[in-house]
Amino acid sequence: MLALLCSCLLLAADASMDADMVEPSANTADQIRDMHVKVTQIWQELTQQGARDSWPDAGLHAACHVQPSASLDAAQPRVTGLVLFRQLALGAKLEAFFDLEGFPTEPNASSRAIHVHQYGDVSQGCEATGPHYNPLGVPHPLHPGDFGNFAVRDGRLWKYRTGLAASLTGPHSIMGRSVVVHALQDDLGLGGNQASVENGNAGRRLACCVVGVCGPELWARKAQEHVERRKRRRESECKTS
Ligand SMILES: [Cu+2]
Ligand SMILES: [Zn+2]
Repeated sequence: MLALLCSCLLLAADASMDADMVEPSANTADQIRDMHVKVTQIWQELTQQGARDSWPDAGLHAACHVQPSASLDAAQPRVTGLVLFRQLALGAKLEAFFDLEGFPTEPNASSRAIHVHQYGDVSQGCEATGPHYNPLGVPHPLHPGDFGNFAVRDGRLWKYRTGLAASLTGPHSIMGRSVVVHALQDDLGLGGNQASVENGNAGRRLACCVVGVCGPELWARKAQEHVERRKRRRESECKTS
């Protein structure tokens, strides 16, 4: 059906070109644009139906095994860990676990930025991942992978987040792209300079990983750990109060 529509679109454009002999008129350009919108809609409906039919019952899962950037100098902390994603249904908001260690153990809790970057290339260190993944050409912090700031305590970052705008499927999927952990806090576009609306002035890229499809097991294990951590924290709070 799509091929048929595309052929119609090309024929319509061709016929109009012949009539005008030189360039398509503004009217033809509008018609082509409308046709393009319609074809895209049909294409999306067809692919979404396919995605809905094959959607796993436990949701779609992805893992990102965080490794220190190969281009770090010796003075920088070696951050490692795991970022997991789960999307329960097509169009549903993304959930994520962030479990990272190796940050400096500072006396005061610090905050670090984490984003999705454009390329899943970590071969030259995290610099090869390019800028923030920005499929809609909008300013930071409106990119789908602008996950914001994460508190680090005792050198560890542990967080469950839900309601994330990124998706594991569709034309703006983050699958195969990278997650980058930064040395500084994200200024969330309020820094008053160009870098602020591009990357939040989040500083050096300490560590990164490539987002890849995985089964539901890692998520189940992390969710169990999360329940246990919260229980332990509640118990220690009860003891101290
Ligand atoms: Cu970043
Ligand atoms: Zn961003």
